Amino acid sequence: MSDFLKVSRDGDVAIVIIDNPPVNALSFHVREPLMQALVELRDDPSVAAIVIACAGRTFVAGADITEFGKPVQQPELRAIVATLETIAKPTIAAIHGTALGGGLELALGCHFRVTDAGAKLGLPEVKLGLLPGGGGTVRLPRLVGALKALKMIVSGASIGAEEAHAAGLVDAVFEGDLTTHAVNFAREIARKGGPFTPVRDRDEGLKTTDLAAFDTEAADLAKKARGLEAPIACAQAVRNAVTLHFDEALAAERALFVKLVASDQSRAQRHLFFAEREAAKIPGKDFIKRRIARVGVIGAGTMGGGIAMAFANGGYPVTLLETSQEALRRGLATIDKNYAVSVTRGSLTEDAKRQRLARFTGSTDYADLADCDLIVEAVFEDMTVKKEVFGRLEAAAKPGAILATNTSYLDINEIAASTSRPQDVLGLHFFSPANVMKLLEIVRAEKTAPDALAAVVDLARRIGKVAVVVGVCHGFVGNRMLAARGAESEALLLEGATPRQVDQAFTDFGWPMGPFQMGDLAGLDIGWRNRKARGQTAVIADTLCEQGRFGQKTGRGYYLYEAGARTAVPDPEVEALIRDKAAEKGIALRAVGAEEIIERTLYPLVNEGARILEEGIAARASDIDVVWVNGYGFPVGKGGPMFWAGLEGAAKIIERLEYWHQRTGRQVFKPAPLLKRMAETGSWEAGE
Ligand code: 3H9
Repeated sequence: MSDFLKVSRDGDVAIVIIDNPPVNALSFHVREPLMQALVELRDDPSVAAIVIACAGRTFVAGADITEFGKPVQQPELRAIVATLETIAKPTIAAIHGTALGGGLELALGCHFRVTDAGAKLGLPEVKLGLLPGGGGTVRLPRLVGALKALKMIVSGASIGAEEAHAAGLVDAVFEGDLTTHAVNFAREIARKGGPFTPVRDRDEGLKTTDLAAFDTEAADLAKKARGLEAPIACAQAVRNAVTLHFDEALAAERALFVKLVASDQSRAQRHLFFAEREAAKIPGKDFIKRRIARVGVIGAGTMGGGIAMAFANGGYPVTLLETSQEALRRGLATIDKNYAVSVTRGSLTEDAKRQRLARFTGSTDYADLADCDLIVEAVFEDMTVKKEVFGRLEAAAKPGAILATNTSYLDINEIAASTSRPQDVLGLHFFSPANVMKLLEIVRAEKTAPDALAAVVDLARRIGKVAVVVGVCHGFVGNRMLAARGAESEALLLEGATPRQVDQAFTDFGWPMGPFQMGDLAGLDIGWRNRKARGQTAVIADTLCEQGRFGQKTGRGYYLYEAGARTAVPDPEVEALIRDKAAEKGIALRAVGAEEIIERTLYPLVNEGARILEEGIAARASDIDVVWVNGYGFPVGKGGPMFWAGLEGAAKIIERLEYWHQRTGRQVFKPAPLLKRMAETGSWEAGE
């Protein structure tokens, strides 16, 4: 009856098949025929039961996110679910793949839900800065209980078929052809006869609610929300399901949804959803990708070990190379220990641990890398050392193997030029811990072959990384912008801000921690060594290091840390040191407000992003956002630095940059031409 929806019959059971690739989102062109079909089938006396299923790889994965922010076209999902609930004959959702968001809400409008064993169900709207707006917050608790619904909705995490079955969300889990099973299930249920109670009228999940326990849990979750409105709204809506009548709770859910969908936070999070998917698209991706079946990693230190784990976790066999048996033994022992910790924490089973460990082969001989399709070196960050490794790789690696360097700063064009196969060379900049952090900067060098690039982009996705392709420059996208963000750190301190005030301004903005806390966590000695190598100084940071204050690992840095604790305690000694250094330089201390802190750190961050975009180091402004949200903790509710610049106003940013440029003369404040164009056109694309 439509290109996107078909209705067929198996005897007296009607089967509605939604077919809206790629994920069967509930776009207007699906909702309209769906509503019509449901009304017709409801009123057709020859139909005894209705099965709703989907074609393709998944059940409905939610509302169509591209429609948000545009005028609503009727019928809305809520109206469809309400119509479903007027049907007296049994309605059954047959779920394969994922039933997410509006998809699960559609299924909750049915009397029954059946799935295959691999199905996943969830309400992930919170990740888009929303709450379920199709009745999910009021119907899910009626089946699974308020506390479980709260956890699912506030986290946005999906649950598997078996868990959903045990929780009362799913009525049956089948092996084999799901539609056939669903039709048989429907026929059997219809034969037994009704009445069939819609979820809105069921209360088995609500009866046992302990509201005090609920409120404790909700308060705990609210603390973790860090300024995001959606998790709080989700918790409120689930609470309403317990304390209000169904229709009142539904209306309250709607009001919250309408508010959130129009909020900057949700716009920011939706932007990131598409930005992450866009980042994986590279020109030349249509090239036939090189095949990667086996990976080699050189260096079993913290970085190399983490990288090797990331590949093994993604199912790839890994050859791990070290210079000596002893170093190899240590590296493998650390990997073993890391997996053991995951088992203790319950995030990995013993069996999965064994499987992952079985994917490692240790070696001290480059010849053993001959069967690897991708080899990543994670040795010392030094050009001479890296070139030597690539020299040895040339002899050992098979023709066509992709040779990657895990450098944070070095010139990959220079490394590539030192080999006879620059087309095979690229950068893979992992973030530490590499087995945990989502971001991967894939550095395309001048001569990197598109089929090699496409292969690693694909691989990154397979191992669960968010990949962004970037060009070669000092620090690539992330670290280069980080340097711009930190350029004024010392000046802020010397002019009167305390480390605590700077960090507080950051956490109030929504960052998980401020730059000084981050420095203490990462270790201040790293920057110190780098500065010394480059002949640079930073009077406060250098003095701290000279005093052996390297941060958390020495119990002292910008802050004090009690043994084993991570809580940063302001240190009067550091504040005195700052005062002394300011006096030596003849700087009079003054009050530095949060607004100034943001202007002098985050405006240069945006400015450097504009330069990066101008130079083509990043292909899109949204790629920069993906880097900063996934690798550096930029608050998701602000969408990344480039999206946030739009919210803040490029004109305002320029005005303040010019002010600081005039006042300090520092280049970091000189507005980038692209930022100026952005102020005129309102779009980063205009200058690309
Ligand atoms: C909601 O439901 C609100 C309701 O409560 C209330 C309404 C009133 N819409 O991720 P992939 C696109 S909010 C539009 O690469 P995978 C995606 O952009 C929604 N487009 O595939 C990509 O496009 P392209 C709640 C969507 O196999 C393509 O599909 N639901 C949507 O790795 C493939 O996506 C969610 O938040 C959508 N809903 O993962 C679920 N979903 O090829 C969001 C995907 O042009 N979706 N696209 O780049 C997902 O989590 C994953 O897409 C999924 C598949 C797990 C389903």
